[in-house]
Amino acid sequence: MKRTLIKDLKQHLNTEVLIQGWVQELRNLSKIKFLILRDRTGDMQTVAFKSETEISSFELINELTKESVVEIVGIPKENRESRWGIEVGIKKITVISTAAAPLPIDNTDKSQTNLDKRLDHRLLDTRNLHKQAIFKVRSKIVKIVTNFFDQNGFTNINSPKLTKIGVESGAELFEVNYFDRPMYLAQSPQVYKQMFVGGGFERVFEIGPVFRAEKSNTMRHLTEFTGVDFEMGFISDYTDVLELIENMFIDLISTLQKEAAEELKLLNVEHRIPTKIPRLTLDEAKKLLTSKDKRYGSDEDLDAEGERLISEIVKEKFGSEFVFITHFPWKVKPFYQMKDEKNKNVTKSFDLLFNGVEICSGSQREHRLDVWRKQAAEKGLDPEAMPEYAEIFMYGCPPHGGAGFGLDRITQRLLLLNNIREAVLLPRDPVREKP
Ligand code: AMO
Repeated sequence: MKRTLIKDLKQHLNTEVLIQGWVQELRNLSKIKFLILRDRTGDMQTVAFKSETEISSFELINELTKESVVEIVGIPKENRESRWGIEVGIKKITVISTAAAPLPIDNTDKSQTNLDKRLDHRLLDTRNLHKQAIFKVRSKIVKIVTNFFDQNGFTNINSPKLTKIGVESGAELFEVNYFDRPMYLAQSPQVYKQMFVGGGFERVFEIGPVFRAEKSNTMRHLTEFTGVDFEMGFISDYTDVLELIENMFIDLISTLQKEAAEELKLLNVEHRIPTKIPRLTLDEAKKLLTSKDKRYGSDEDLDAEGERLISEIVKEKFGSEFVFITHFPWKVKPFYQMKDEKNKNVTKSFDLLFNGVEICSGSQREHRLDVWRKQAAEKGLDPEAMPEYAEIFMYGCPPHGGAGFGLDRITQRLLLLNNIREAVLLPRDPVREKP
């Protein structure tokens, strides 16, 4: 008999089906036994009656353990009292794989198990359908964003994660012993994405791991995260990049509402489809923040609290969950960003905040070799020590710009999760090395 998925049971009322899955809950009474079975599509009440179920199967249920894998032959019937509207009457049940008892964590909806313990036993944790929904949404985000880039003429590239190049100021490098020579885990695909704009693709994107040796134990920092990076050539201004990002989020939120409707409902999350994302210069944002008693120096970036507060103000003023903050001080941004012609103290840079957290940063890049060299030196870097980077600008390079997102942060803010670790299957932070 072919397997029927739990979500399809309603189409098979009163006919014999085979269902397979994990034992979620058990209730053993003398003449009737309830078993809630779960597969990847949902959960379902199944019932064994002493009078109707094969006697060996009826007795076997007494010995079953939670989270064992079983298969059931039975008949789905209407039952208005069950929360599913139907239930499956068990004829026969077979154990495929027995789960050891007791379970190391409680993975039910009522669980009080703390996040650390849940992460230690993540494979049991993700059997919970709410937890699974987070990763189904995350998976859809990757699909939708990939399609979006594809439809807009971007080529999906894979750049090396073992590298000699580090250009993100502030982000530290992890050193790797590479046949007794030092190499580093990539702290961003920045140089490589620019390289292949110059390599004739004009538009490239990459979704891949990014490593940061930062000892930040916060709700939004990891030492390994998934970056969504893109770069586009022949731009007339950094605003071309902002426009692309705006369209990406309009497409992402509206497509998610269609393709992840069930998961969003399960997680109780609703978003308005964005239209225009408000744009504020950092100076304008700082002025607005004085109304919340937050004050910053002219060369200062916003801190986490400032990001949260400016998002609140924008939500009140413009009804938007997103805001672009533009024109960051040259002092706090990496050397490869293009300086603004009118005010050389700031760069043509931007961050995108989503519900209070920075989920993306980007800029127009400096593509004029002589200026690029000068800016490197100004930040105390030796341009001669980066010949691969310099080569991008030596043989004909169009004006270009791009941005990098944290996939984990997009998922976190989209699903309004407090901690970034909830949005990552197996997070890495300064203390967590396993599983
Ligand atoms: P930046 O260093 O700002 O920019 O990183 C881009 C985005 O990556 C995410 N992110 C992180 N997520 C989790 N844990 C971390 N430790 C972490 N650090 C960063 C954030 C952030 O907005 N090369 C530039 C991008 C560009 O200009 O194209 C860069 O790496 O969502």
